[in-house]
Amino acid sequence: MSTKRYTSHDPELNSLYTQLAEHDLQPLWEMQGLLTKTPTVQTVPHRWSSTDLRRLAARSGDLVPIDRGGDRRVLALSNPGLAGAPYISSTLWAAVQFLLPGEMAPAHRHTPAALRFILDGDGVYTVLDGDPVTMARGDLVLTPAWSFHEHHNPGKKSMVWLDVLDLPIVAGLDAVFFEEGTSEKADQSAAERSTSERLYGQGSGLVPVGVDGPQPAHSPLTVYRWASTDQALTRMLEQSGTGQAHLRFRDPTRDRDVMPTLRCEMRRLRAGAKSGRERQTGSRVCAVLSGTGQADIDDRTFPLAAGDIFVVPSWSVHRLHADEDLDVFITSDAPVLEKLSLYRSEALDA
Ligand code: 1HN
Repeated sequence: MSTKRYTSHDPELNSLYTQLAEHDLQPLWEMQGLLTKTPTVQTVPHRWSSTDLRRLAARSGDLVPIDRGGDRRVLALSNPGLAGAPYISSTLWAAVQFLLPGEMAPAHRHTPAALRFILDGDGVYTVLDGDPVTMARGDLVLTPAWSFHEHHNPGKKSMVWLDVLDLPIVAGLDAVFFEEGTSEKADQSAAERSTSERLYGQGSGLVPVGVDGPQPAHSPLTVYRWASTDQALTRMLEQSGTGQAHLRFRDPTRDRDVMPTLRCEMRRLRAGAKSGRERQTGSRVCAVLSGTGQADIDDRTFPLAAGDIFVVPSWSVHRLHADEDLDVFITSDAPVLEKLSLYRSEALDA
């Protein structure tokens, strides 16, 4: 018997509760907090500073090699509200990964989907199901569920980036599978544009005809380059006149998010701009690409600088302020909530 035993001052009821526990049963009438008016959220608002992340990632590089068994030199951002779980929120994994010059993180695949957002640097390339993709500042690189991936640093500088995975969702569904792969030996860093980009990264509304094969469950474009994102934000900002631009990364071939479980967006706020207060169901991982400002999340206020990573828990009221021009990458589990008809959002200043 390991279930909870309820107690009562009424001897007969108390005896029933003993028997219930012995039979792994619990009385609903004694339980509280199962159905709450609004979500009860364990994830708390939190920010990890770039300075700490970089210093501790580099120190891990000094002390910890990458070997089979470890595979990745990764520091998980562990939400202080989640009792020590290595998760940034109840549904998302976020981490910084550090790769030294000459190092390689070997090939594997898993059912949790991943993405990388590069906050600084370049020189590393990742191989996605055989397709080498270079990674540089501001790029968004997808690792869809069950695709083989490995990371190589053939250059002379170490590199650090943000990894986000839907691991807690997949683990909660008891659907985690993992497999090792065979890594590429030759240096493929010279492949300037991946096959995926050549086919699907031509720009707005241009997709190839006659490329057959099964439709993947994710965007066939696996990298969104900073040059395009930056240009889109610049033009949207010129057009908007509000000092704010907000875009979503989408599958160029179909009306859907980049992957079945993860939504990716980018916001730009001009110096002095302040976004409206809003809240949504589902949690968000945000990373500051450049600028300074502030994030207000419920009753907390976090100063923001380039490289900082913060988490917005489900249904918390949040807003951004820019002191200097601010670029923020945002990823969330919104596609999952939408598919399950659980997505709600509110604009509080409207
Ligand atoms: C993983 O495969 C990577 O491939 C990074 O870079 C972080 C965290 C948990 C599980 C698998 C990677 C990961 C991960």
